[in-house]
Amino acid sequence: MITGATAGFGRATAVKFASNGYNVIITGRRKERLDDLEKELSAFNIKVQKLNFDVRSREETNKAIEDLPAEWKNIDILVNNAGLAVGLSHIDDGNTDDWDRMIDTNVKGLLYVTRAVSPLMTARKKGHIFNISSIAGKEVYENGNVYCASKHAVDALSKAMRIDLLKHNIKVTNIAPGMAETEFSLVRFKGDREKADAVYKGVEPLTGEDIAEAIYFCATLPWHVCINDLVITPTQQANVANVFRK
Ligand code: NDP
Ligand code: 8X3
Repeated sequence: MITGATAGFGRATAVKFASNGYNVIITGRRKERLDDLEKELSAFNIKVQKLNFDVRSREETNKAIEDLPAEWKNIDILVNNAGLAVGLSHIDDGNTDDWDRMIDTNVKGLLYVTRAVSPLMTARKKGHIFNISSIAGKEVYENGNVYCASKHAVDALSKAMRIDLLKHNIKVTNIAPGMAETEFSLVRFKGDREKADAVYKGVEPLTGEDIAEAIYFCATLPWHVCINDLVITPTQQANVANVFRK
C-alpha cells in the first residue's frame, strides 16, 4: 500500500513494485490520476486496488481501510509517502494555513494511516512500514521551519514505531531523500513553475525512480535484515546547505 501514489515517489514506487509482481493498493486525492495509474499497472498482470481519500481526514482514512475487501487487508508493506511542503518563509512571516496543511498531512495524516494499517500487520505478526521523511528531518534550513519540523516528527516517529513494533516482527524503514525533481517544488511554490525549476538549476536531482529503487531494495532484503534509516541525496548535494551547482 502506497499513500500518495498519484505523483512523484509514490507513483514510481507503485510502478516498481507492480512491475515486480506485487499487487498494489494505490492512494491519493486525485481520482483521475489513480484511474490512469491503474490502467498503466494492469499491464503487469497484477491486481490493483484504488483508495481515493485525503490522509488529513481521520474518518476518510479509517473508512478506506475498514472497507477494504478481506483479501486486501493482508498488507505486507505500507509506504507512508503522502506529504508536501507549502511555502518557504521566515517564522515571523509564515502563512498559518500552509503550516496547518503540512502538519496535518505530513504528521497527522501519516499517523492516521499507520494507526489504521498497523493493527492489520501486528495481527499477522509480519509487515514492513516505510516512512518518507527527508533530509529536512535531519537538518533545518532557513525558511524551512515548519516543513523541517514536520519531517523531524516523521524521523522521530520512525524510531518510535521501530521500538513499539519490534515484538510484532514488523520492520520500519525511514527514508530521508534530498533534492528530488517531482511535483514537490511546484506544490511548495503553489504552481509557480519558474520558482520550482530554479530549485534544480545546475543539479542532476534524484528522481522518483531512484527513491522507488531504494525502497524496493530495502523491502526485498532477507527477513532478518532491516534498514532502519537511509539518507539519499544527489551526488551534487552533501546536505541541505551544500549543493554544488554547475
Ligand atoms: P509529489 O508532489 O510529486 O507527490 C506527493 C504525493 O502526495 C501525491 O501523490 C499527492 O497526491 C499525495 N498527497 C499530498 N497530500 C495528500 C493528502 N492530503 N492526502 C492524500 N495524498 C496526498 O511529491 P514527492 O513525490 O516529492 O513527495 C513524496 C514525499 O516525499 C513527501 O512526503 C515529501 O515531503 C517527501 N520528500 C520529497 C522530496 C523532494 O525533494 N521531492 C525530498 C524528501 C522528501 P494527491 O495530490 O493526488 O492527493
Ligand atoms: C524535500 C527536500 O531539502 O527541499 O524534503 O527540504 S528539501
